[in-house]
This record gives sequence, structure tokens and C-alpha cells, in this order.
Amino acid sequence: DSPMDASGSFHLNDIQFQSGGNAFSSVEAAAAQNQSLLWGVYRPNLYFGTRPRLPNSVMTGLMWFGTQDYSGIDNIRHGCEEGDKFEKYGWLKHDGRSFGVQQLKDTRNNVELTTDFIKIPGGEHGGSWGARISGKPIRQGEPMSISAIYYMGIDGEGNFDINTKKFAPKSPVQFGGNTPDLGNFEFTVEQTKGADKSSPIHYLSAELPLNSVWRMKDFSREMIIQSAQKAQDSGRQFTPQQLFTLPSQSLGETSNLLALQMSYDGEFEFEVRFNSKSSPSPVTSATMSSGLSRAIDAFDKRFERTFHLKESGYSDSMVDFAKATMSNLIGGMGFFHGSAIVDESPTFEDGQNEHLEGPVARRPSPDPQMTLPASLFTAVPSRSFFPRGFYWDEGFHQSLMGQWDNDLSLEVIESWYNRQDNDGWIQREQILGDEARSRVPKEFQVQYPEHANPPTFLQAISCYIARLNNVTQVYSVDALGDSASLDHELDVTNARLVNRELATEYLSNLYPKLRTNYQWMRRTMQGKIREYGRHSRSRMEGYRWRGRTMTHTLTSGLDDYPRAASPHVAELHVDLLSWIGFMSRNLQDIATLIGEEDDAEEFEEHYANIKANIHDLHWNNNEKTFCDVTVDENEDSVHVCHKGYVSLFPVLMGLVDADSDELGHILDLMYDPEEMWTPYGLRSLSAKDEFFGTGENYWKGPIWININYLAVHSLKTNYVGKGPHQAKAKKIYNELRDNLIHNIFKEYDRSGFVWEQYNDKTGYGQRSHPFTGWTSMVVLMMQMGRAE
Ligand code: 6A9
Repeated sequence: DSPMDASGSFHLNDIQFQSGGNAFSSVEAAAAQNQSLLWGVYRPNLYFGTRPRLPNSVMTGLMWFGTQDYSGIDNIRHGCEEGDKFEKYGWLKHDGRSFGVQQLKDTRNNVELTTDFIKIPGGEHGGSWGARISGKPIRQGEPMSISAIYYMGIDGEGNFDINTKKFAPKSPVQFGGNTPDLGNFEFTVEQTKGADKSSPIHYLSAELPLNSVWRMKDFSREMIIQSAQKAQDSGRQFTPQQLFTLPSQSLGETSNLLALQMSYDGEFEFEVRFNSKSSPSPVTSATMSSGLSRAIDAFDKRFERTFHLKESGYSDSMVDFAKATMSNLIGGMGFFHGSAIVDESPTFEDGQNEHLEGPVARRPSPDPQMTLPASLFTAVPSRSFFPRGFYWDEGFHQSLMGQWDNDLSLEVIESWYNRQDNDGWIQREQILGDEARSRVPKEFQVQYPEHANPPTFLQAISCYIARLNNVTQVYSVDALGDSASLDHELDVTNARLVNRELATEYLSNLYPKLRTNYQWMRRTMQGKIREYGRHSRSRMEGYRWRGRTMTHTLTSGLDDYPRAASPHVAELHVDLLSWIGFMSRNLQDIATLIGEEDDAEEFEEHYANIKANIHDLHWNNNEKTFCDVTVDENEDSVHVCHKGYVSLFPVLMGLVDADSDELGHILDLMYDPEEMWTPYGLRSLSAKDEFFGTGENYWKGPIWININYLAVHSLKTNYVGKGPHQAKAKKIYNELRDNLIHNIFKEYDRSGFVWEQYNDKTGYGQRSHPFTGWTSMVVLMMQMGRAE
């Protein structure tokens, strides 16, 4: 018997799991997660850097600069910067747990770098790992002179065993160390190509205070300039390579930092190996090589098994594009730790000062404070421009990542909900610690506890539930023999997918937080509804984004999208009501799953009321679209209609019935080239809107992939094959999906990157890059397939 009931929801307790399925106990599962996710390239703001998922511990990183002339020192490569003008960079393959392969083309320095990362599990401290860094000329025949610095530091308790009095590094450089949380370990740095025994290795050893390893670029540069000045004082002539070197000295009696500098003319390769002493299986050059080739092979097979792209007829280059896009999202995961800045001072009551703009003006006495340090494990929208966690971006990221590695994604989701305060608020932008803060202009640093952001994590969680549902079907059909051949063996990536107890435990632990967050949204974003629709029972369901200024509603995520001409407390936002309806429905599913029947009933009622109010409050029958609401001079409710993404939300969230007239009109709006349709995806604002393409033109025309993904996803799940508009829905689904995939791929091919948004006239990628945040939803769209 299928555990699904007629409505399509199912109960975890009814699921028959395959015996011999994942037999992890909950403690074992948690330990396995911690072990396999302890180490990573969790410093995504850097071109290459490693750290464990521990607050004050070992951090390593790579820097390099060109020595073909004397200006290279002013352009040390370290943090991902668009100004470095690489023609391409990013993880081509990365599985999130065991390995990654990255390629970087530093055009100005004529060097193509490869950074391979491989972990060798074993022991009690997250195992060992190795990095292999290699470089070769991009343009053969032209000179390539590179000075590379690799640094290893401890940002907290612990020491390196380096004899600071007489340290004379020679490849392989080997030294031990220890920290309270990693125990004893050993680092080895070995030059494997492009150097011989006589090649000098310059170094710097130091005893650094807490919270300074992240400043290594500035620190190294300063030391190099100092020693260059000394050298020049001697009156002799030096090549840039001879001149710009670390001073080869130790600052301090003991060491918690070692930087090694190796210089090359032409091809090179070196390895950095970290051996955990508790592990019986050491990482060596040979185990790295064999581990890497095994991991790459497994990755390719698993990618096809997960997404079936080759099988669906995609070319090799498109499959490689999909791999690189997902890998840079996963290789862009970070572990962040530190204080944020929050202003919890009271705001004016609604009704007072109702025309005041923005969070600062709304506070009689602003009081920004540093919070206690906290941690977050998350992917980031863009390694170069926004290398930190963003709430609504992350829900998209996890819809894809969960498909690849279920339990990794659940770790990230849990990490975010651990950032929720008792009221139910989660900071929209997670700027944790000085390193993260150093990338954010002052005026954007403060977070305000009345600021929300779209609840996309519920999308990620609903994807998890869909996967559970799928596994259930696989395991509950009679053909158990067949399902056994599927890869649901004891596997750390899907323990909480194939094991009923673990899934129940996870969702039951998460659920109270989801509910608190939902209640917080409903309470604090509550709107003032002036006119009740015909469904008086639904009068409460109307909402308004806080944190609005005349020109921006950052909290909505659609920053400069046009809203009512001036902010007003009687405004109602149709995208927000849709999001809250989306929450009600998803929470109902989750509550049902874990047996919270009463709650489920309550959510169901909210949902029905919201659906009614979407229509009653927000549908404009003259414009044939959904609109925001505000009041006019006479305080009468009026619609504010700017056709574009905001108008689509009720359809994006599946709140509009397949057989409604409204759906037909919204589909027409999408498909009209004079409004939203382009050959590259749906533009954010109708070309007919008075504000189209004006001002900052961020969400006033350009094409964004997150919203396009929601459109494609909703068309497929809610409207294709249903009701009187199904032919139109299918046509739009197929064409839109094709347009998006082909343009994003074409632009990747042309420019080397995926982008933050795409130009609605040319299809060109624009703004931040690489932006493998929600633009990576393209992989899910590839997987979705055509509707026949
Ligand atoms: C500015 C500038 C070096 C804007 O992808 C993250 C967010 C989205 O959540 C949002 O919907 N992006 C979108 O409208 C980028 C936000 C960057 C804000 C910080 C700092 C950096 O200067």
C-alpha cells in the first residue's frame, strides 16, 4: 500500500523502508557528518584557502603575484576580486566532502593555475588533506614568472613546532603543530615541479595575535616591501623575483604562522599536505594522486546518476558547464564565525511617522551593537562580490545542493535556523566577523530585527520532503529487488533521507523553529487592511515588508522594484502575502509528516484565507494583474500596479488555480514580448512600465534566474497538464526553460562565467561574476526536462 493519501501528502510513520537500508544511529550519523565535513575549502572569498568548521583553529591560504615586472607586488592575488580580471575561475568539480578541482586563468600574469584538493579520511579529527597547486602559461611562448606564497596559521590556541632560532626551509618543508580541537598534526609543503633542491624558499614565521590570519595579504605585502627596501639600500640591482621576497625571519619566540614563498619561471607544481596524527592513513603525494583520480571518476558517475543530463541528450560541454556551475556553488561553501552588528533599538509605532523612510529614520535613538560571536555554515551568492550568507539566496542554493548531497544540505539548513533568535528572526545578510565585514560598506553592515526576507528555505525543505517521498516510493513498491540496486547503501550523504528515524528526528527538531519563524513573519509583517473582501474571515491576511525606503525594499529581495510612490503603513505587498501563503502550505506538509495534526489544520485554514485575499485584495480587474495596495490622499485603498515579477508571485507560489481566468492573464503577461518575455528569460519589469530600465536598473528590467526558476518550477508542478490554460502553460514552460538554459550556457561559453543577472536586450551576463548562487538553478532546470 502506498503511504501517500489522496492529497499527495504522506506520513513518515507509514513508510516501509527497505531493510538493510541506512543503519546509522542518530549519534553515528551526526559523527559521520562532522568527520566528513570538518575540513574544507571553507574560505570561499579566497581563490584558495582551507579551514575546518571550527571557530578558532587552523587557516591556510594561497597568494601569488607576477614577477615579470616591478608592479606585480601591487596586485597580489588572494581574495577573489573582479578587478583582477581573470578570464575564468571556479571549481570545475567539487563534491562538497572529499575533493575539488579548480581552474583559474590569471590573464595578466599569463598563468593558468589549478588547485586540487583531496581529503583522506581517518582518525578522530576530520582526517587529513592535501592541496596540489600547479601553474602553466596561458599563452605559450610568452614569459610567465610567478611568486607563490602559501601560508598556514592558527587563529586561536595552539602552536607550530618550528625552531624559530634556526629555521631553514627546504623542500619538502615539514613541521608539526597542535591545537586543542585538531590534536597533533603535521604540515608538509613540497615542490614537485619547476624547482630543484637549490631553489630558495623564502619564509616568514610569526606569533600572531588572535584574529589576524585573515589579514595575511596586507601583512605579507608589508614585510616584502620592507625587505625590498633593505635590499635596494645595498645599492645592488635586483630582478623583481629577487627583490620581492619575504624576509626569511621569525617574529616572536614561538610560531603560529608560517608563510612560504616559492618563485618560478615557467611551469610549476607544489603540494601542501596536512596529516592528522590521529589518522592511520597518511596523505602522501601518491595517495593524493590515487585519491583524486578515484574521486573524479566517482564524481562524474554520481553527477550523471543524479541529474541524468547525458542521458537526456545534453552535449559534453553542456554537462561540463552544469558540473562547473554546481561545483562552484558547493566549492563556494564557507564556514563563518564572529560577531554581527544589530540594532535592536525600538522603532516608532506604526501610524506614527508613517512617511518616514528606512530603518534609521524609523528609530528615535539608533543603537547598533556587536552581537556575541556566532557561526554559520553556508554557501554564498558570489565568491568575489558577496562572499557571505544571504537568507533568501540560500534557500535556492539548498534546493540544488540537497539534490546532490541530501545531508550536507540539511546541515546548512540547520546552521541557518540556529541563527534564529527567540522571536523567530534570522538576519537577512550574515556578516560574521571582521573578515566578512571588511567586504561590506558601512551603511550596509547593520541588521535590523524588523527586517525579513523571503522564506525560501521552505522551498529547500519541501524539496527534501519530495525526495523523502521519492525514496518512499522506491522502497515501498513490490520491486524491492530493483530498488536494492539503487545506491542507497550506508552513505553519509543520505542518512537522513533513507533512514526513517533520522528523517523524523531532523524534521521534528527543526519544526518548532520553522513555526516560530512563521509566527514572527505573520505578527511583525502584519498589514493594515482598510477594506475587507467578500471573505471576511480572511481579513487578517494582508502583509507589508518592513525596512522600506522611497526607492528600495531590500527586505523583499527585489531591491529597487517599483512599489507605491511613497512608503505608507497601509501598504500591502502581494509578493509577501504570496510568500506567507507558501509558508502556510509547506508548514502544513511538514506538520502532517511529523504528526502535528492540529497545527496542520491551522495552517490549512491560513492558506485558504490567503488564497482568498490574494484575489480579493490584490487582483486588479482592469489591469488584469496582481498589484500591491496603498492608500490615496483620501485614505482610500488603491492598487499600485507595476507589471513584472511582483505581479507573478501568486502564480509562482501556486496560489492561483489552474482553471482560473487570472492564470490565463498572468500567462499572457509572461509571454508578451512587449511586457515580460525575452529570448533569454522573463525580464523583471514589463517593458511597458514607466520605470522600466530606469535609475539603478537592478530589478527594473534585467533577467534574474531565481525568479525564472520559480516560474519554470511552478508551471511544471502546478499548471502543465491541468485546466483550460494547459496548452499555454506547456508552451511557456518549454520555451522559457530552453531560453534560460541556452542563454546562460552561451554566456558561460563566451565569457567564462555565470552571472548575477542577464541583459534583457542582448542576453549578456552582467553585474557580479562568478555568481554561482541562484544562477546555478540552471542545473535544476536542465534536469527538469521538457513537458510533452
Ligand atoms: C552590498 C557591496 C564591495 C542583491 O545576492 C545577494 C543579494 C540578493 O539577496 C538580493 O535579492 N544581492 C539582490 O537584490 C546582492 C546584495 C549585495 C548587498 C551588499 C555590498 C559590496 O561592495
